[in-house]
Amino acid sequence: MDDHHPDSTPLPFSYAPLPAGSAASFPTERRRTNTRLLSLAAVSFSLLALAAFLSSDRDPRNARQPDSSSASSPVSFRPVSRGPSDGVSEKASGAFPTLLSGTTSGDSAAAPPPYPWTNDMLQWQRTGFHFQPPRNWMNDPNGPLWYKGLYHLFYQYNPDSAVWGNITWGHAVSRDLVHWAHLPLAMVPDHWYDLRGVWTGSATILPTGQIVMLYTGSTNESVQVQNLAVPADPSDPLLKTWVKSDSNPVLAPPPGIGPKDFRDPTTAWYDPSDGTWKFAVGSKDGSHAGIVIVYRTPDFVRYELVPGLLHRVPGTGMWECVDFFPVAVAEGPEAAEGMEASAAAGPGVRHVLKASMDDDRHDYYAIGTYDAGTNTWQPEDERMDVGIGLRYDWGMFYASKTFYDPARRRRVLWGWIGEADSEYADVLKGWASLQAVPRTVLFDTKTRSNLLQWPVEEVEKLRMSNKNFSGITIDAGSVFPLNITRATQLDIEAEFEIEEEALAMMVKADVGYNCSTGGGAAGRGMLGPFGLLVLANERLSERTAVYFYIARGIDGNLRTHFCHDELRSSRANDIIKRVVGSTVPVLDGERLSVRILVDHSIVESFAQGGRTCITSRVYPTEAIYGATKVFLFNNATSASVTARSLTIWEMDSTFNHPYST
Ligand code: DQQ
Repeated sequence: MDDHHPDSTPLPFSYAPLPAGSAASFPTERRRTNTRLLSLAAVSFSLLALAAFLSSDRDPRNARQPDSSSASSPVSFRPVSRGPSDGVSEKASGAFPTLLSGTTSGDSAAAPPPYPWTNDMLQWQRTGFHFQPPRNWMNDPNGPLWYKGLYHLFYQYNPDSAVWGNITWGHAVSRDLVHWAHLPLAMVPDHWYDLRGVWTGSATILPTGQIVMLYTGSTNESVQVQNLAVPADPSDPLLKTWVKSDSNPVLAPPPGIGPKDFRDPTTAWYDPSDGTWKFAVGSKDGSHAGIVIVYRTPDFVRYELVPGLLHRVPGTGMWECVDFFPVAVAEGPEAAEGMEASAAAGPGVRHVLKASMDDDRHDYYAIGTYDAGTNTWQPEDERMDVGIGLRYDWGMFYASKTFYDPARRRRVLWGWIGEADSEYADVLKGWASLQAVPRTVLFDTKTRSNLLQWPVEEVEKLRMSNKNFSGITIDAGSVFPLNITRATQLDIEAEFEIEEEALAMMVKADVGYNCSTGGGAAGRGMLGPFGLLVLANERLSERTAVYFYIARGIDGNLRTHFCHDELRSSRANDIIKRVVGSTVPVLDGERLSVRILVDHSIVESFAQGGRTCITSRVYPTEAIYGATKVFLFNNATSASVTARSLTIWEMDSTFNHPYST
């Protein structure tokens, strides 16, 4: 279905060229429901903005070099590959500055110049309503659960610095998944079996209420083993202290599995047919196929490998952070609720298998059928198998994990959002990584081909004042400013309608289009791109575009692409900037709809109710603080687009703090 794009290909470190503008494509602008004054202002702004849009590559400041103070004081900084040597995926973004003044050797010669980040810029990047620890490095979400009225989030954490390493479990609690209190570290590497890291794991809550936490330890010899921990005091709703089992490690890599290819146990599910708990562990085999191994245990004391493999996909490499859970697929009220991990399989139930691909660092899922008897899971559509088909998110989103929330009968997804800047900048700012806003996950009973992901409803409690811009029509080739006072923390909901005649007129196939090769927001087609520019400055030299692009396939059907263009998100060049996205199913009679959460250095978008999602980390240098703006844009050549509804809320901060009684 999708815009597959090899994210491993070299990424541009410079702004992409914009197409030449012509007078004929200059915008006109009208707002049908608003005042004439607004229209006049819009026209004049639009002319100016489009001129800026088209000419910003000629801005001499785009050629800015590091200021003389940084260039003349060489700093010996070389990027370090973190992860693979220890037996996990790469943890650095791949972006790095050249601070080796005078050197011409190796990587640094090809690297972009360092951007002279200021404290103001770096401080602005910290988010207002996303989960992040007070400082230092964070990666995967671990063992999320709800217990005695509190949501718990554990996470991979380096308590000592802003880069991956010395991995412990950070811990925080919340009553609403939005406001968090930070607790002391839950687990640290203090036994031979987890000395090189207390790695990723999952919680299982037994019918008795007892919590068991299975996690991977990287041993003193960097062998990956599975360990067990339980709360020291189950009566403590904060679950502050954890006790590691005397029997650890409970599992070592089985025969045929590499010592560094055995990690990230899932939540266990109960199988009444043999009275055991089963859980999965991700791995790869000798021919580079991703595989899922299943174990069973009657009591979390005795463990047995279940013969065969739950699933295997050739060519996909090591599968990290496998997640496996049931979803209700029958039409009706059940489909609006999440399912508990042990829910019985049946005609109205399918199982989602998700894995994080070590090779390309994306989270892929597929919907299929689980047969506990044969210990197998089969995707509904083999062409869309795990690792080759659907992704949770087409931007940056990795090592995710769901949990069942019994309080609200929903399944909630957490995902690690890494950095796209350099480690050097992370160390300067003192922290690295975010968690995506938690998302509810449901089967899409309309398309029957995908999941729906949507920010948990508690996020809406953070909405403050809103402005309604419904009814704005933007003609082909125009940009429209939206007057928002503080545009750094936003929740935006929009529905677009494209001119009917333009849709009918588009008879030529436009099959070659995909987000990553389509020229981004500046690449013009008959029916797109159009959408919003967020984290933009007044003259649009910095902006992150969230947009739709409609193309006609050779079968005559229209395909809608949903993309993020990060290429002009920042003037800084020591950042990975891409155009990312995929197609999104749009059913007859549906308007194009998008929800966008903007929170300083993160933009999370959900198209068509969450059928396709994209997350970007962006680092503006000018479009920050009071200079941040939002625009509507329509860069199509032949169609006007109307925002049938468009509401923008300013979002409150969550002011997360250390826990105190
Ligand atoms: N992160 C953990 C591993 C996991 C990886 C180590 C995925 O358990 O495979 O920090 O990001």
